[in-house]
Amino acid sequence: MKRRDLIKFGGLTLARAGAVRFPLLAQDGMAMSPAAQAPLTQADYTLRIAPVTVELSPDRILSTIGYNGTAPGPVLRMKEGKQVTVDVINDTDTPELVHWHGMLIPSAVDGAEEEGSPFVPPHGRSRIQLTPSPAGSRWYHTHVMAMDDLHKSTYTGQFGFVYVDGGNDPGQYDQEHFLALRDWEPFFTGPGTMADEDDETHTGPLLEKPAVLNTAQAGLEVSSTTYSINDKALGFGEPIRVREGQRLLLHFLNASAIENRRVALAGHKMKVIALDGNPVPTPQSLDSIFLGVGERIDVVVEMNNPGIWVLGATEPMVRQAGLGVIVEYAGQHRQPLWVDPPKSSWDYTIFGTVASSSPAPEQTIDMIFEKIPSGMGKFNLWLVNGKPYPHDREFVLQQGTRYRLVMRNRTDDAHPMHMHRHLWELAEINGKKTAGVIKDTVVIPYYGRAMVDFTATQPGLTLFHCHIQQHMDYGFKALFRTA
Ligand SMILES: [Cu+2]
Repeated sequence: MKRRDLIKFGGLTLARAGAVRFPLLAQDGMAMSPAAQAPLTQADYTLRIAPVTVELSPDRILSTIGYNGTAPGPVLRMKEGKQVTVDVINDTDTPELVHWHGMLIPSAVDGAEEEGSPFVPPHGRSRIQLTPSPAGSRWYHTHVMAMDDLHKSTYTGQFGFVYVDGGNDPGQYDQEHFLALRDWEPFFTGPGTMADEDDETHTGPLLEKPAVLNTAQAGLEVSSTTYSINDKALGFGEPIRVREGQRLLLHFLNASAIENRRVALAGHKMKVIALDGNPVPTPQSLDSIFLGVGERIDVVVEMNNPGIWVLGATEPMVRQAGLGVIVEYAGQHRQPLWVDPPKSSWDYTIFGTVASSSPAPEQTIDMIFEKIPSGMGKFNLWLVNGKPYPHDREFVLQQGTRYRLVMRNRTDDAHPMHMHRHLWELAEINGKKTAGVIKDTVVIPYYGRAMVDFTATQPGLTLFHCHIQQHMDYGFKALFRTA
């Protein structure tokens, strides 16, 4: 039997057997009635969650969980505003969730337990319908808790790009590539031992540094020494083959569960045209770019420097351990060349504009982040406004009201903060004002402060969390409820 047939028959069998236990979802956010549960029609997309092997290189083959037999999963292309049906089939022994990161969709299909999205049961299936929006580079990934299990959730290969086509091509280009930055086979380490790029975020005064620091010994952190772009270690996949004069459109995603990351393409500048899939008011040509966990950056590169070059992590240890890909001009024969880009700190405001075209916020919400060091061999606890998740009650929003979220990071780590089902407009970071930079994930510099504005447009529950898996699992999240 061919694989396609297996998927088809498996689906029908499970749908009949599981009519009551495995609720399916019909229109955006609505559960189907039991009678309507057997999916008689073919879904537009099928995602099968199952064990996969990833061959980073011939001597580094690892086992994880992925989508449709690969990790990352397939690039899903969708049209903005055109409703799609997705069947999610879970061939694993544990409940799963598929989250659609960066999309403005109802909580029932968003894929977050905290928001009430139903799990895809072990060896069960779910059908969801969603209307992709907004256009741009989005991604899908598991959203279950991992806690102390480094073989679960975003530590696995359950991630992939969704590209939502809005009809506007992001500039003319000759080639388009989707590049997910990854680390594999994570392990626990003591504090302060992991390669950490938090200093990259240090672009201003330490506005939120407490007068008295908690000097208790920190607990376990998660690290890795195995890296790739997509499913190949540097030097082992197909190179990106180019010709002089071509323009490349590169979609970057930091799909790590644990680390923020800086990358560069030796010999070239990258022109940043979109952050988190949203076009920026002021594109900038840069020697390197920085992506917090969960963030996306779209760049255009003019291929104007013939040679064979390395595109990879700026940290030598990370690059040499696999995070990179070779970019090869036609007719060139030499060893791939890496050149360190000039040191710089990351500043979102250079992509912004002076005046926002959005209305001014009507209300301000303060969020204070703190870390309780746990000591050797234990897990640090993360607090939002003095408490780990769950809070006694949700943060209540009024539909249609525009809010300013002030995020005060009183910890010594940079945190990629993500809000589901909404878009943020960056207003200020470390005291620097900006406008027009639209994001769903923002890295709050260590001891730093960021302000973002958003309009409460999505009824129901909305999850807000740090995208570093361990931080989220140990308290670093909160729920908003829009009345
Ligand atoms: Cu964090």
